[in-house]
Amino acid sequence: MTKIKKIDHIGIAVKNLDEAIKIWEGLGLKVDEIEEVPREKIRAAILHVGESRIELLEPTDENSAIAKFIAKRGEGIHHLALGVENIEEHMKDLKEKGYRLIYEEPKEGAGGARITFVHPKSTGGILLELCERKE
Ligand code: CMX
Repeated sequence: MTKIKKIDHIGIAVKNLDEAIKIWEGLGLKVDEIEEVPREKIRAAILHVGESRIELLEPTDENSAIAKFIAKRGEGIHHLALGVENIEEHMKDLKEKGYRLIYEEPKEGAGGARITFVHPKSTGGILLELCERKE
């Protein structure tokens, strides 16, 4: 198993990014960047918290994973992302152990990170992202 470096970010599903930003800036955090990720059909606000971040995720399409999550469960924590050193090796290892990966190859996520997800059915109910980024 390759090294897990840190909790890279926590993804939070929100209906309206501007309203969510007001709430989180009111809580004392600051938005560092806003980015659209067309492949994931989201607009993301990134708020750095020490070595980690919070990502506020607003759906840009009703068929996106975030829109479906909000429709079924409401706004709230959507996923937990672990920062890994080598995503391919990590994916291979988890696959051999029987974990269900959602993307068979790493894809590009917010901030140019290379990402995949582990299905909540194989983690005890948490959607887990693996995330490799150049620091
Ligand atoms: N956390 C925990 N459980 C979740 C979940 C989440 N975020 N999303 C769905 N589930 C649950 C569902 O409620 C369902 O549970 P039950 O069967 O008990 O009702 C179960 O997982 C399976 O759901 P499903 O019908 O197989 O699939 P969905 O259509 O709900 O899709 C998922 C779920 C995880 C496969 C899909 O959201 C996905 O592919 N996610 C990866 C991509 C993604 O999340 N992109 C957005 C963020 C992008 C980014 O940050 O860059």
